[in-house]
This record gives sequence, C-alpha cells and structure tokens, in this order.
Amino acid sequence: MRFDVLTIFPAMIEGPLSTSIIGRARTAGLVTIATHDVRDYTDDKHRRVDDTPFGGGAGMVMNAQPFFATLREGLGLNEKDHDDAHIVLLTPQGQVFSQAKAAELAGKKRLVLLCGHYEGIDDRVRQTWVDEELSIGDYVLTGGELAALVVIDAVARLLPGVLGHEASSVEESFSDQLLEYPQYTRPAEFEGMTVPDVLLSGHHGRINNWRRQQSLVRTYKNRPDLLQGRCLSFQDGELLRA
Ligand code: 6GU
Repeated sequence: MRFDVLTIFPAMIEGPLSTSIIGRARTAGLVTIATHDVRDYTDDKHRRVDDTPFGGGAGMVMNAQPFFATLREGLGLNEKDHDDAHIVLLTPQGQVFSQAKAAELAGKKRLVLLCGHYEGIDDRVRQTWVDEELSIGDYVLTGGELAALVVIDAVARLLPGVLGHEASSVEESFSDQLLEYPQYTRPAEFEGMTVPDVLLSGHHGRINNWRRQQSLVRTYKNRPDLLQGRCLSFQDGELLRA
C-alpha cells in the first residue's frame, strides 16, 4: 500500500515513520510512504503558503494553490479522475477515526493525506479533491500531521506482514469492542507484587474465563459507552457479576 502525505512540516512525519514496526515495514517494501512539502509547490516568490481569511477573523488560512500544484505535479493526480487514490483531509471538522475506519482504509491501494495548519485550508481544496474528512478525536491539535501519523500507523499495522505475528492485529481491543485484559510476564513476583494465580495454573479454560472477565470489568469501568446498547451473552453476564 502507498501513502502520500502533503504537509509544510515533512520532518514531523518522516522521523516517527522511519522507526519501529512501520520503519521495518517500509524497509521490507510492505508499505511505501512519501512526504511532499507543499511549500516546494508554491508559486509565491516568498514561498508563502498562507494568507488572511476573507471576511476577517483571527489566524491565517492555507492557500489552495500549493495543494493543487502538489497533487497535480508532485503526485500526478487529476481532480476529475483519481480513482486509485483515496484523498483524506485531516481536520477537526471530520468524522472521528475508528478501528472500523482503519480496516476500511486498509483496503485502499493508495491513501493521500492532506495536513492543514493555522485556521485550516482554503475550502476549495476540500471541494475539489477530498474524498473524506477525518479527525482523530474531540480536541484541537496545531496541525494535521499528528493525526496523519495516527491514521497511517493504525492502517499500516493491519496490512499483511506488517506485524510479525498475524493473530495479534485481530485479537486486540476493539476487534470485539472490549478492552484488553491485563498482561504479565516474568518474574512471577516483582517488588512484592504477584501475578494472578490462574495465569500460572496452566488451565487454559480458566485462563480464558479470567481474561474475558477482566476485559468485561475494564470495559464496564473505563468505557461503559462501548457496552451501551449491546446485549451480553449469559456467560458474559455471569462473569461481570462474579
Ligand atoms: Cl485531524 N487536525 C487538527 N488540527 N486537530 C485535530 C485533528 C486533526 N483531530 C483531532 N484534533
């Protein structure tokens, strides 16, 4: 899968995505990630990429022209026909990103991520190019770069071969809408704190029941919204009450 990121701060994107699992996936050729500095495509002699808002108000608005030119000249895209590229605008005005959206985007051949700054991007960029607007949550960041990193990481880890262990991407939180159970590793006693006996018992039926119960209790305490309107099985009900 290919990702293209349009930004005025390519260094915010490149460092994190050259590290750890995503860095390894790039080296292995499982994903291609290209950053494009929209400032390189400005037609302004001072390389400006923003201006004051029409109608007045605080802050600056990013110009349409550098985004249009980067999409056309840098990426070779055409606004009338870019079926092989799904263009996403990162903005607090977008729909909230989720695991379901990550899974959907993992099915695309090419994702193009547009990062705004200041008070946003001239709306003609959205009107002309954008297939979908995404936010990563209800808080305000200084720009779309951190949101683009979140989307790339969440999508890339779902691609075949990116996680070493194939099962781990599906077994986790949100695959069945419950939070993960607690994990422990050696030593069995650390600074006087022990590991729950059941995990050392070797009894896989009891271990699975304990884990399911922990997931249910954690979800109930920390994220009751995930259980709203959901019908629990008789066994899950028993585990939650126990
Ligand atoms: Cl996508 N951009 C900005 N600037 N702030 C955000 C966001 C995006 N998602 C949550 N907050």
